[in-house]
Amino acid sequence: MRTENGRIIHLADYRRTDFVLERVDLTFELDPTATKCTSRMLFHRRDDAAADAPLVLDGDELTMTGLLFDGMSMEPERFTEEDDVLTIRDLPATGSFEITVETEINPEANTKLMGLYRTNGIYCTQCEAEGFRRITYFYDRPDVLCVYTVNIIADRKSCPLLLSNGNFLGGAGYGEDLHFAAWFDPHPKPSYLFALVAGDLGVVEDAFTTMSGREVALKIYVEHGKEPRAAYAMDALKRSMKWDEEVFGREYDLDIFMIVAVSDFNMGAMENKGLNVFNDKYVLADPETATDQDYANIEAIIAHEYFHNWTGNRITCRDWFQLCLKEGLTVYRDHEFSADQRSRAVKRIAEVRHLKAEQFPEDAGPLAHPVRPTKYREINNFYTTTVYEKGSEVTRMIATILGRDLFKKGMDLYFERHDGDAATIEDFVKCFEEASGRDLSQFSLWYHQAGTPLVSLSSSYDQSKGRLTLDIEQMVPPTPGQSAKEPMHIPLRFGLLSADGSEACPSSVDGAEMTGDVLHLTKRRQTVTFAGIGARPVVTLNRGFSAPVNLHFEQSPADLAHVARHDSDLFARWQALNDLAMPNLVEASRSARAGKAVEVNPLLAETLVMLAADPALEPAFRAQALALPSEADIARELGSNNDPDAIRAGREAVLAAVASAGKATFVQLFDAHSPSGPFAPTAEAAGQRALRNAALAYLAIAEATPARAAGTFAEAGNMTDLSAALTVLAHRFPDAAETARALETFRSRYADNALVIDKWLSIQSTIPGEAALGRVKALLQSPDFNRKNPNRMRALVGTFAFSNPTGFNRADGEGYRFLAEQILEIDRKNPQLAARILTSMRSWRSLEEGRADHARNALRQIAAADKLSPDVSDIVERMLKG
Ligand code: B3K
Ligand code: ZN
Repeated sequence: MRTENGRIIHLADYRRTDFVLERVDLTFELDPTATKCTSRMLFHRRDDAAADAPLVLDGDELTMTGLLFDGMSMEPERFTEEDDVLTIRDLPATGSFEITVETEINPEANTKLMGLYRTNGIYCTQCEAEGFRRITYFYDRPDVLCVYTVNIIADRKSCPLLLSNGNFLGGAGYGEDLHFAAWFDPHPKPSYLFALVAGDLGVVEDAFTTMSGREVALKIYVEHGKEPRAAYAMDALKRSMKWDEEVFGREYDLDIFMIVAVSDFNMGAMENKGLNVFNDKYVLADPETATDQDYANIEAIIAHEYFHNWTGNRITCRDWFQLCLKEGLTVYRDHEFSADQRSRAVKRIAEVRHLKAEQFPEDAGPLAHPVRPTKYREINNFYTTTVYEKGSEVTRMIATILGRDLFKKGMDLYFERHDGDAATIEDFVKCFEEASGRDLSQFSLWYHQAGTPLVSLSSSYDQSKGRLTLDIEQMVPPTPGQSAKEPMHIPLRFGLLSADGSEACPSSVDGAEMTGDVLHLTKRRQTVTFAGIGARPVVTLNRGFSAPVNLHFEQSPADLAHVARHDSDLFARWQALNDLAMPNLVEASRSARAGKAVEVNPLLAETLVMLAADPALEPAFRAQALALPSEADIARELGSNNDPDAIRAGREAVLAAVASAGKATFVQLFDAHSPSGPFAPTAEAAGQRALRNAALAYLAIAEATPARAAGTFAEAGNMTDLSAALTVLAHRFPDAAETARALETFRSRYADNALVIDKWLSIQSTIPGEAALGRVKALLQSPDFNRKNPNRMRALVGTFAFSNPTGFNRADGEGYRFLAEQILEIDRKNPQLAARILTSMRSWRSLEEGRADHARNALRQIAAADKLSPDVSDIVERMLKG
């Protein structure tokens, strides 16, 4: 028997289908527990396919109630239904024929949230990657594109709204209680982009006129009463449509674009053609309930899904190995959009912080895989930060290497040549090679080699010759299944700063290609010399984080402070500040572990406070500057034998030193950025709030009393300030009466708003220290906690495991044992969610021995459990092996 668990899919085995699917007509008779789906598919055999090749269709936990060939019931000897595969034999060698599959589905019982399910009385679907096969037998693979007609029949009262992809064809009553609607999508699409939504929802409507003058109806559907909270999402949608026309020349292509917000959803959102389905967390916002971060996320995700219409839908992936073709590129596009809408430098800092916090550990641990993998067991486990965020960085590097104009030329060629195709990464790269005339074969290693490259540099300056020499070495660490690596093409943006902070321009550069300010590293070792440099310059490297690499470059604290103060690139200033802080933090953690006093370089506090107080800098940047590297960042820097308690103790000592050195400045910043005027979710106003709240966090340390945070909590006029104050109270003064009162005020005020209660859960689950586990367990037991909702589970259990280093990594291993129990329980209902939360243990091998032993035992306990889903067993086995 085929065991789903063990089957590995290889890129090398890719083959086209034997039959071409010309069109499909779907009819759904919706019922909460017994929905009937009738799928009529028109096929013909390919010319080059064997005349006796059977038609093999994918299914998953299906109940087939009928199978017809050209409208006649199929003889039982012509088909087999086995192990989720429907095989049909004796089909015509030439000409079209029709296969009809009838299935019965129970949406109410579908707790996996893949295929057709019900959430809060709404029927909805999620088909990417392989959910369509849970609706009917199909060629459920991205390279099979066809046009869809969809008829939906449902109860008129409970489902006044009947939606699917494409354009609305018409609808009418159907008997006494029922009605129907028909939709036609003229754009051929793969099954993963199919969507159906039915139920009773409120709507926000608007319109957009495209660049060629076509009118598009825009509709966002939300639960009744929540319509005002969809206004920001609508605004973000219109800005996204405009931006894609202006920057990428892409126009929308249907008469209508719809977004539906649902409360039970496994991920952020889904780009189904013309009918995006969203986790309501990424649609609903108003000042009282959403933070600035929520607004920024909504803007980015609305844009991301909309941009998929071209990068993903019009041009899709040939197979799931090519996932980064649509995801990496679309993340790059949404990053650029947000950078244009907000502050580019601040956006870049946030992106890099996210990349380093999420993707770098993935690349350095047992789950490491290339941006374009060559094998997988469970595709849902490959929607990773490597495919998305590193995939985006790879696209960004193409833009950096080619420059703006040639990058645009390559993108235009890609859109022109591959519109309507299911394409590959090779197709994509070829467009840039042809547009630029540049050979990108070495560069393509970024798609194929896993692991974060390490670039080590040393510099020497020869005053008499006016020459600076850089000795550069690059190394890509071994990763699971890839022990030896080739040198990569690494584009480093680069600068030389003079003593007064101005840019020193070399008269010539030798030993590496340099285009503009980009130094192209291509060899394992290379020596680069810069001539015509009159005085020793300070080197500034990887400006804008032009390449996603780790850098080893010994620079004195004075040089780093110089870059932090003077670089023309704001990102580089932030990075230099981090590089100045990191040795302090590492040393502090070592001292704390050895029971020694922690010493802090005064230059760090001085530079940090100076930047925070500089009125010439935008407040959002100053807030980022004040955020020292996190405990997880320090753990990554240490690399192995980590003790999260010591890391925290050391970091706390450094924070205390900064807080005390900067106290007067923080008081000024806090006062000067008090809220004034009505709330606006703009980047500028968000920056003011971020700076004030960063000052508040330091003041809680310097003043050692909850009074200021409690006052801020009491006066807060928006969720950003309210939740920031609550976080300071809970994390700094967990046992104070003020904290208990604030937590209770918050809970009772927002008891009927699940998304806000998620914040309340997350704030408590991240309170540092041993007691966190008890709190999390108690919250989990509270009678109104809904275990079935992925947002609730992520907010409480996910946040605890991912974002509470000292609470989760308790020395006694109780955190891991708790997670193992939770994973097993979640897995029975929703494997995708379980597998995702389990990845929080991806860095377990870098823990000190005692904790690592406990972690290994917990993973083994999971691995040994009965009836593990393919999702969880894939993750747990890779984590134990790699
Ligand atoms: N393409 C979807 C993700 C689907 C995840 C399937 N497990 C959302 C996005 O990336 O835009
Ligand atoms: Zn996407």
